[in-house]
Amino acid sequence: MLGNLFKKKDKVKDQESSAPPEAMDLDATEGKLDPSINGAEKEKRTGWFNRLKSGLSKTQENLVGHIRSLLRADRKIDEELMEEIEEILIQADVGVNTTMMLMDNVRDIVQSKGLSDSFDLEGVIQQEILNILDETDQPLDISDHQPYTILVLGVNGSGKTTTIGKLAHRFRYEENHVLVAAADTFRAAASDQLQIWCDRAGVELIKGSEGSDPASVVFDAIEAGKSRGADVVIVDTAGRLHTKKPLMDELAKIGRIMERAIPGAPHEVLLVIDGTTGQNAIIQAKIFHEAVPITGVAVTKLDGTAKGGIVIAVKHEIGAPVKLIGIGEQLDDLRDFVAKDFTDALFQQESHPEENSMVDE
Ligand SMILES: Nc1nc2c(ncn2[C@@H]2O[C@H](COP(=O)(O)OP(=O)(O)O)[C@@H](O)[C@H]2O)c(=O)[nH]1
Ligand SMILES: [Mg+2]
Repeated sequence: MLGNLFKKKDKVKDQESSAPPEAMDLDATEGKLDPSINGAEKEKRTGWFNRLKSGLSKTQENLVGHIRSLLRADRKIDEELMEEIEEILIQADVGVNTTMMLMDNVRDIVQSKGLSDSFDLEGVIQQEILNILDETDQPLDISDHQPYTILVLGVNGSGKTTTIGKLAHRFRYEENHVLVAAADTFRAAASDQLQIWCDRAGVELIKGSEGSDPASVVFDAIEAGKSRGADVVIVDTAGRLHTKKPLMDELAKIGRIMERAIPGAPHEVLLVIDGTTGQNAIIQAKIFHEAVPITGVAVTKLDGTAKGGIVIAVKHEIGAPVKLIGIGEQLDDLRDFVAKDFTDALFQQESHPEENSMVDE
């Protein structure tokens, strides 16, 4: 499934930037290594999985590590244990509602299977987390439309510009013609920063003058995308939430302009959420969703937080699928979200022996 993002083309040409996005090589449907692949491929895949694991290591310690420390041979499954597990999930930002639902399911399974040994709980919890996340495996696939249009939303600092830079790099790597629109025209610095990312990714940026109408920049970019036969147009937006009403009006207008330029656009409305901001992110998501209905979520900065449980809450509380996760500040630190890989990376206890030599952090 990870390959979907890249499925349009699979040859590398004019590669101008750093390391190739190894994500494309993982057999994401299983989250495991395919025995038929050769050594070099295998190395890449284990390297990729290790990157994910190390990116999620703080959450692994805080969430799985703490749960594991409760599950001991002398510990029976009882309500006290269940409540302690609930506390761990809540403080890892899984959210109260999601935690309650998850643990109700765990209780049902404990009862129906007659489990009494606390060791058995780990597998049950892992499976229940996977069940919540599983439906969310919907990678970004730009092959349905040309140009495919992506409107990127989120509060200031959530990681929109960085995520766009990483995405542009990935699409470009697959030989797509990529255009980026700088619709955060409020500050000159915003488009300067985007320019740096676009230069790194080797893609063109369409921008207006400082203070110009963001919607007209978007319109120009879409028209340019159509006339030049671009494969994808990615729109960066402002995120000043303190100007909530004007910002939401502006975003809604951008959405309408895109629709007018290409019926059905924007094809993807990607909300970028800072994984370190906790449950606030859920409230923000609901506000943005009212302005332009969200079709997917990118959760960034998972490498910097012990509260990666937010990914589980996002799915349950917002309803929109998590499509991408950010696990670092480099160009290739963006991953398609694959539920099985995510839970495997969180719950896997020890490295596979052949992974050890390939940790690239
Ligand atoms: N560690 C880490 N930092 C990130 C990630 N994504 C973004 N950042 C950082 O978050 C900060 C804000 O990002 P930016 O893209 O400017 O946010 P914007 O205001 O939404 O456009 C920058 O310092 C980025 O380097 C990530 O996945 N991991
Ligand atoms: Mg920005």
